[in-house]
Amino acid sequence: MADEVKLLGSCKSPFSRRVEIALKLKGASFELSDLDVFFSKPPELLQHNPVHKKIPVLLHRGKAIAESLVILEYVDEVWSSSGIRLLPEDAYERAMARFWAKFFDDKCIQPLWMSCWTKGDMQKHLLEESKLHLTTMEGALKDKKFFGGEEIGLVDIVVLCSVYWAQIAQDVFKVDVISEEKHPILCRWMKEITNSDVLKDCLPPRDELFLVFQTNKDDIAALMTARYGSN
Ligand SMILES: N[C@@H](CCC(=O)N[C@@H](CS)C(=O)NCC(=O)O)C(=O)O
Repeated sequence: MADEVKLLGSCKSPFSRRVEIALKLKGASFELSDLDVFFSKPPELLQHNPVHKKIPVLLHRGKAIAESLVILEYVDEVWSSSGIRLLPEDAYERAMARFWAKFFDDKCIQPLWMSCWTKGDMQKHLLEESKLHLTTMEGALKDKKFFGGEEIGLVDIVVLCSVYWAQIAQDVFKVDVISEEKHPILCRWMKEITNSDVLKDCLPPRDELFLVFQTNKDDIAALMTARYGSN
């Protein structure tokens, strides 16, 4: 139990991957409990995240922490002396990183993701919304190498996972959500970050995720539309 670290997550989840990346960047060893959470709720998940019933949940020294942004900050604090810092040292810069991570989660994820899985007017509306908010995110990046400046930080990890997943989903559904033309700054950043020495082995192989989406696309689209609205 001393420093036992277990992640209730899934290799198919971008939120879970945020935490995996953070733990890897810190050099922390952990066990991944790969759960299937969409069509059933494993008892382990209900026990440790009774409020949201979602992955990821980090179990550390027998205590559970839920919500990926909360977990990332926890990881940064607990493993403060190892690996890279996820949040900046400067208080203002730290506040800004929290602001952009929250903006991304609150405003960008749903339209970005759902515009891949919907059709018709709803898809048109979501594509507009996604374009607007991702352009705002590009404003936060401007001519910086990473959201974290010269180094990869918390916002980079947060945005990376969702954009990587969405770029694969958009290819499955042949939708133009993120392209060089629409989001040149974000695409430039994606190339930089996915090729960086620090992160290049931290993402799941593209072909594997493509196959998961391709194989399950009707089920996932039905689930998403049932949850977030009809076409
Ligand atoms: N705000 C949460 C979102 C987590 C989330 O949506 N997890 C998904 C997997 S990608 C999940 O557990 N879904 C199960 C469900 O919605 O029933 C976080 O940042 O951790």
